[in-house]
Amino acid sequence: MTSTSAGLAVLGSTPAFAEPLHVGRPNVLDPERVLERIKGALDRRWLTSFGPLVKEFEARIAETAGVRHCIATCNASIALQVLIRALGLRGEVVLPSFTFIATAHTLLWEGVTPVFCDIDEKTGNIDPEHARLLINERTAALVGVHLWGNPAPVGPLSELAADHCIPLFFDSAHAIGSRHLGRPVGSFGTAEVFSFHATKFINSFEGGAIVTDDDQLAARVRSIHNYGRGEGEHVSGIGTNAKMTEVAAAMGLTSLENMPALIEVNRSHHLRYLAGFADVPGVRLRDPAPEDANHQYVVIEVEAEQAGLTRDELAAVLQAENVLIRTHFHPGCHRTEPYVRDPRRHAPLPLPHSEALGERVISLPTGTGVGHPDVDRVCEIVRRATASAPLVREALRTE
Ligand code: T4K
Repeated sequence: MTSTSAGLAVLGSTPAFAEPLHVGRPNVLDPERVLERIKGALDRRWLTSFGPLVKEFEARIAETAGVRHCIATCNASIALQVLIRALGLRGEVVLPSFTFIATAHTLLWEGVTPVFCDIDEKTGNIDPEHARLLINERTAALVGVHLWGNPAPVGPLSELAADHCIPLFFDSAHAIGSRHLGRPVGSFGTAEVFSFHATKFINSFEGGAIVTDDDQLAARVRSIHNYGRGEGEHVSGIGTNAKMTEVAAAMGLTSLENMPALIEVNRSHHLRYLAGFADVPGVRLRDPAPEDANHQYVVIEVEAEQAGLTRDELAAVLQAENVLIRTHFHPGCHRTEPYVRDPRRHAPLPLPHSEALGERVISLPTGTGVGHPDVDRVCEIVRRATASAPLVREALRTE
């Protein structure tokens, strides 16, 4: 493959990106406000443990999610673990395999067996009918993931959970700011968990939050995330330290204040990509949810027969041109080493829809680190690569 930072020679004069264009480049808006807030924390000498910035962040997140309680945490993985503990789960939990590995690992870490369910390829979200088949007397809960910010089928999942008298909670790591059935994501199920990792469109460097309307669950979560303590130093149970710092809350608050502008940037990138790929055979931009999506991810699907290149070949072209794409979420969790090694921990294989979708998708750069000229250039690279597919394939082979 004739590939350097100058890119693939076979693509002709399309210049490769001189600097890598990353998926996951953080949105950093209003850094002065972030620094001002951090300066306030330093002046107050109140750096963590329920400082005023964390309290304000929790109030704003609860308001955004439309619920009474928000407990901010140091990341979403720990938030999921705390929630699993607070719900007292044992036995098995049904979840989609087509998700980030943290959704599965946090269950296993807490001694619960993840049972992987297939998805609806159209939405990428859990298929409630398949989930129904996986529920048995050992099933302790059902987990939905609002994949790429697009709400899971909340109605059918709620019915399923109610039919079996088990809690339903959501891994909403991608979905703050999205709405569904006229309500904000965050207000569904027993509880939902947000991530504010740097790569998320609302970020607090690292961070997470558990949101719920259940007063008793909120009290248990709050205690577990603070070493099992209640008010003061009284220890009422086993807990951990999952607290968010004031620095994280400074970033999170500022990021949240800019959410409408961030959604608008993402929406405009989505439309630009849509136009850019309109005439490219075999490359289709996945639709965001019809109702108030946060447009957090831009995902294309590659149909190898029409495009002339497989997803992996097109991904290799983009990498060679310095576009550092991701193939989230391939392979599905059930195909990763720890779960393949122990067959008790997943549903009967295969999960055809998860596997098929996983082999077609590429996440492309979006967010405030990307401009429309960048989007146009990415589209041009893809257009040229598919137009010269045989030559590109040959160039990739002779690397
Ligand atoms: N549930 C779901 C459905 C999730 O997607 C996630 C996390 C979780 C639960 C758990 O949430 P947290 O515990 O993380 O709060 C990333 C993120 O680490 C992870 O948060 C995210 N989902 C997952 C989908 O992707 P990596 O290992 O691919 O990310 P990382 O940190 O290598 O960054 C990716 C790219 O972003 C880098 O190559 C360059 C760019 N980047 C990244 C950072 C951190 C920057 O340009 N600047 C930066 O500061 O997992």
